[in-house]
Amino acid sequence: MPDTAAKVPAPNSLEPYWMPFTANRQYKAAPRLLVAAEGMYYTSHDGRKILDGTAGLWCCNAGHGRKPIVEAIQRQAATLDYAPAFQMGHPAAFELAGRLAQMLPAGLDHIFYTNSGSESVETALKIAIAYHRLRGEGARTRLIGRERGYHGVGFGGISVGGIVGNRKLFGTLLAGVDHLPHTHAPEHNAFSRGQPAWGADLADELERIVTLHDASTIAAVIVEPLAGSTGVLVPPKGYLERLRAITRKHGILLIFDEVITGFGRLGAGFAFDIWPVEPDLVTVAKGITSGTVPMGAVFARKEIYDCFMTGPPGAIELPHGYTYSGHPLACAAALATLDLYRDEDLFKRAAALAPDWEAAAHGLKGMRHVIDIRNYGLVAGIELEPRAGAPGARAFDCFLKCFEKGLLIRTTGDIIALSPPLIIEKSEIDRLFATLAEVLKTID
Ligand code: PXG
Repeated sequence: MPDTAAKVPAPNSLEPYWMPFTANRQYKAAPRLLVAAEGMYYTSHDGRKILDGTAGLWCCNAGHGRKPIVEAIQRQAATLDYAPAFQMGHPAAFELAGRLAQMLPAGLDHIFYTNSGSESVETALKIAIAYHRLRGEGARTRLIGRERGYHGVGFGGISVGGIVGNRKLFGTLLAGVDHLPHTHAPEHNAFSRGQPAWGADLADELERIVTLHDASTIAAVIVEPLAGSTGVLVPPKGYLERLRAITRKHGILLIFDEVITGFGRLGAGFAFDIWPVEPDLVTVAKGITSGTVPMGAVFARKEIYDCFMTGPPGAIELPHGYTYSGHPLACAAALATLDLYRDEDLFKRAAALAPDWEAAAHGLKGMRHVIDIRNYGLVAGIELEPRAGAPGARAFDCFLKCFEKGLLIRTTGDIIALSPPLIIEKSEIDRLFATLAEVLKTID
């Protein structure tokens, strides 16, 4: 008999939890636990207040522990815990779709629910391919992503994504995917404030890809308007407009992945509210519920929705969806979150704070290790010179030291990404960057 008793972990063992995107062994040797959160602050397990410089993982845009959201979730759980998502509905799902459609430009007004950014991406890619097929252009199956793009962790998302570490372990991925070049060009754009001046021409690479494959084989281009995960890459002036012009010319759908940029992060509802570019499909998650209940969505143009609404009326038009699509708790959380965004005018607040945020971020220019600073809205990327032979180690040290000093930051490689809740006060912005400056002085 195997000795199972010996294998049962102690009740407080950290071992059984296989943590996502985490150095499990390193973490479990020196764990960092968060046990509570309110407003701009987390509480760590040793009782310290930690300033949240990252809105959780770019998601808690309304701040933590917001009463109206908490109460809406509680009420919903007590009233209707779950309703089947297929061939049934519940009021909050319809109400929320209507509320979202009101926030969106005319024509971009149909909402498909998911439970995460990854699912939103898979959904949008499938809708794009199916749409062309229904229109009689079934050869349009290719998908174009971008180097350094992050579109979650589904097979579609990692295929169009451009992060080698997220792709290389997982086999051949989706067939028929190509990538635009990334837009990170520190040799031209280092220390740009807001949109960099150089790089619109990088969108012309799409013409080269179209020439290679022929437009008749390409379904969609997917990009993050501002790339978050790979280190805050702000789109060069004119770049997104150029991508739109080229996709439109060739009948290719343009998908904006706004999982990070949506819901106020850039100082407006969505990136397409800031840069005058109308995407055909938009993926969102995170800020839709301010991170309180998992939820994502795809916004689709009416023409795309209508294209599916043509078969026999009793036929399921899109054989796709999730058990928890439009989950009652998520819908209730999202409705309360949208109310908070509106009542506290949080997107405008983010825009109003952006100049202070920019000045504070660029105040780190000239400090030891800092080789670039980028920003837009309430996002900043601080790029550090990597330690010789140890990429990522310097930024990770910085993360650990900041946490010790009561500040949560996020690092990707040697880039520090900052994206606080939109309720941050000016004094907290100052404290955040002062702590970072202090830490930068002390690390090797
Ligand atoms: N698209 C984009 C643009 C994202 O940023 C996803 C899709 C996937 O979302 P889900 O909900 O499936 O994780 C994301 C997620 C980081 C970080 O620190 C970023 C994300 C997630 C976790 C950490 O940069 N983005």
